[in-house]
Amino acid sequence: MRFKSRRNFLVKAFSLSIISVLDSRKLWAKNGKSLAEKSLLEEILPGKHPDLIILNNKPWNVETPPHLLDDKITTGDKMFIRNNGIPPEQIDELQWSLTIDGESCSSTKTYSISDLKEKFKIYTYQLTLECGGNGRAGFNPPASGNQWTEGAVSCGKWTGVRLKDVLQDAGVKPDAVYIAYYGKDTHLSGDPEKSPISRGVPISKALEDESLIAWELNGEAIPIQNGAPLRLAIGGWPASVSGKWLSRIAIRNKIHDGEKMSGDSYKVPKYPVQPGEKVKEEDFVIIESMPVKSVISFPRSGAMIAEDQKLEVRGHAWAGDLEVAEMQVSIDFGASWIKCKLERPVNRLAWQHWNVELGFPQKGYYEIWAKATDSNGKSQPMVIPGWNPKGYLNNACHRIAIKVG
Ligand SMILES: Nc1nc2c(c(=O)[nH]1)N[C@H]1C(S)=C(S)[C@@H](COP(=O)(O)O)O[C@H]1N2
Ligand SMILES: [Mo]
Repeated sequence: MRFKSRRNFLVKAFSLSIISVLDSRKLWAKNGKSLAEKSLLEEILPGKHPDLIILNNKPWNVETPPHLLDDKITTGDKMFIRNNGIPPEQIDELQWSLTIDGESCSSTKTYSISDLKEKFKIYTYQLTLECGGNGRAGFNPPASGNQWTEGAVSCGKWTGVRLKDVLQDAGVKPDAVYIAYYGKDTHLSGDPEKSPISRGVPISKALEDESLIAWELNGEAIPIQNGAPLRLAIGGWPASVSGKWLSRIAIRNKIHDGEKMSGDSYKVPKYPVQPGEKVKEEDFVIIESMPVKSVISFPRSGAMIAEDQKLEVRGHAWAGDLEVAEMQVSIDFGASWIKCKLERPVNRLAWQHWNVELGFPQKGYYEIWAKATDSNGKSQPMVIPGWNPKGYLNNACHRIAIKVG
């Protein structure tokens, strides 16, 4: 939630009127969207939940409201969409191929999806994919780009082969530095020569056990907007490294220089800057592991409970390449903190579930703030951290408002 628009925050929370957290159907019906808007979304984005929030339709950029992130494993219908271009129109899984090449590849190889399934061992991991720009809406002065609030994050269960097994099958030369992905989406301009995005990761991240070339999400085909039939799924780093509609991976002998690797894309200044300050191109660094963060997925902001009622609050927390070590909530604007129950991740790079039962000292208005701490002892800041020109890495505490009595 944005700190700068506090008044909006309150108006929004309670314009939902009286919502009982015990009556989820009532809560459902009070969603801000009209039925017409919902059916429009279902029509244009088949398979996607009608309560997702559209930020842009060309290209599609659609976020998940925090209360729809309540599942332990994000379902395909609730997974956010961040497209930079236009997804391929015809997706034929049987015709699809993946080529491995590049300066640091020993021999160029091409695989069909069934080759991948037959030749390599298959793995399944739950992986947290958060857009580097999640939380951008909180920055002031505002940063241009999609105004993500809380919901450009997912943690689905991806099935595929290890990127390292495929890279090693083609041969990784000792001078390898980076991998680069290429997808079959097209540039908004329609220019077939231009790629909307082609990013990658250092070879060390590519060779980690959990870095996958995936064809399945939660045991089903990947939704079209999320990269069917084949994509990279690389947890803990900005989700922009997880290439969708994957058709080629180059093993590079230098830091990849594809689209959205240069300029200030997916980069932050290497030193703290004053809000609004111009930063020279050479003073930016590429974002790698994402900072510690958490979300409150239940209740929904605007909930009301009776005076003597206890409230179960829950959500998820993640910390890039690290683990979350501690989870706390505050009901007094950060003056004091209450420790939550925190689960271990199901596997490395999966988000962790937390919950806590709260009682309130008296009736009235409360905010619930959630704060995670990573295994290095770093916590989420309570206010918007480090302004940067493109509005990346806002990991401030998530807040919701509730009324008691
Ligand atoms: N080919 C391709 N891959 C892509 C993108 C894209 O536009 N094209 N967007 C990237 C960005 S910026 C993000 S945040 C994630 C979003 O993944 P999702 O849409 O499945 O949630 O995909 C990444 N992979
Ligand atoms: Mo992104």
